[in-house]
Amino acid sequence: MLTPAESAALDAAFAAAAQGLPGYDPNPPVGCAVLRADATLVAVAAHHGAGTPHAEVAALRVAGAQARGGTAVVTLQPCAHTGRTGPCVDALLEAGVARVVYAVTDPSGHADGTDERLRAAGVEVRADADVERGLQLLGTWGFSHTNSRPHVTWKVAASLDGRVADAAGASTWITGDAARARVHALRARVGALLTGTGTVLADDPQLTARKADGSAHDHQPLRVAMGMRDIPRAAAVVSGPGQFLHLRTHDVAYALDQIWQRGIHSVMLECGPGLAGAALNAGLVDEVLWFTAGVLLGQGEPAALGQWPLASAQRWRLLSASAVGEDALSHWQIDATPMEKV
Ligand code: AOF
Ligand code: ZN
Repeated sequence: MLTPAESAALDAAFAAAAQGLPGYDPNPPVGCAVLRADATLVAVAAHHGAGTPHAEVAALRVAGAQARGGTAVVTLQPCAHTGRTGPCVDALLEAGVARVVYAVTDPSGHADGTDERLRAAGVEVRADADVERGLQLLGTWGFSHTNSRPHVTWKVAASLDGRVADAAGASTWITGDAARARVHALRARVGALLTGTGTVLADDPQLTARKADGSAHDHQPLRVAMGMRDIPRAAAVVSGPGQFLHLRTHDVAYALDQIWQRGIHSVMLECGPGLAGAALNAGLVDEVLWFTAGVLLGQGEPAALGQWPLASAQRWRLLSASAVGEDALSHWQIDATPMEKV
């Protein structure tokens, strides 16, 4: 059980964490609050990205001597490893806190041994105080460490009748300016964009994250093209801000593993129907962002190649649907629970 002061401190830590990271970061969002021995809240801080102090260190700095005999309340299990910064468990022991409360265990292994070290030093540990909220905050970072692969978002821009290109292969532009701007903002929040060599050769996309004025977003996702065919050095995807990677494979799982090995935890799939079908068949699509434009194309390319009979086809769960400019955006997530028939 948490005391009322600890519950309030945990809420404050979650609120701070949600504001902590500006966009894509290799580290997870984390918040920490410190209670003095008399249960007064004396510090709240968040982690602001790789290379900057972890939330605990930042909060303990604010708390100073008031942390001694107090409680550190964290949204994530404090780390025990030396990465870009030192172990938080050392900082907590040095500060002399009497109790540590954290919402969820770190699935990355970076906090292995933390609880044991704290307890051995006489510090009380309340582990997994709010696993659901903790995991939700960790988002794709938590998903990727739990599944040992990046989280995959499949982005589609299609006509009302589900075509992603007309019968002649033309696909630019099906959706409007607002949808395009939204896609660029999404690109700035993922670790990598994945496409096929076929799309690179046919459409020559840049696959960068750009603002309305054409300038680049601060964070550029790794641009990845998978497939056997050579990519000309003059292809737009090769140059530009950020990095480009060509993976000579047709195996989606292998490609995702290569991306994961580079420390990337989220991927947006922006590809043709062949790669989309392969990713779906391999069970490697976790969510779909489907932009629909108010246009009918009749004959044309479907979003994904495959055959999924209605009786056994995978059902997706609708999370939200909204207007984006003159287009519609629906957000779907995979769910093992069958959809209710109406
Ligand atoms: C914490 N508090 O605020 C964060 C943690 O390489 P580093 O030093 O930046 O460490 C990154 C890892 O530390 C990250 O993978 C995750 O396991 C943990 N993040 N841990 O105790 C924090 N951001
Ligand atoms: Zn840490």
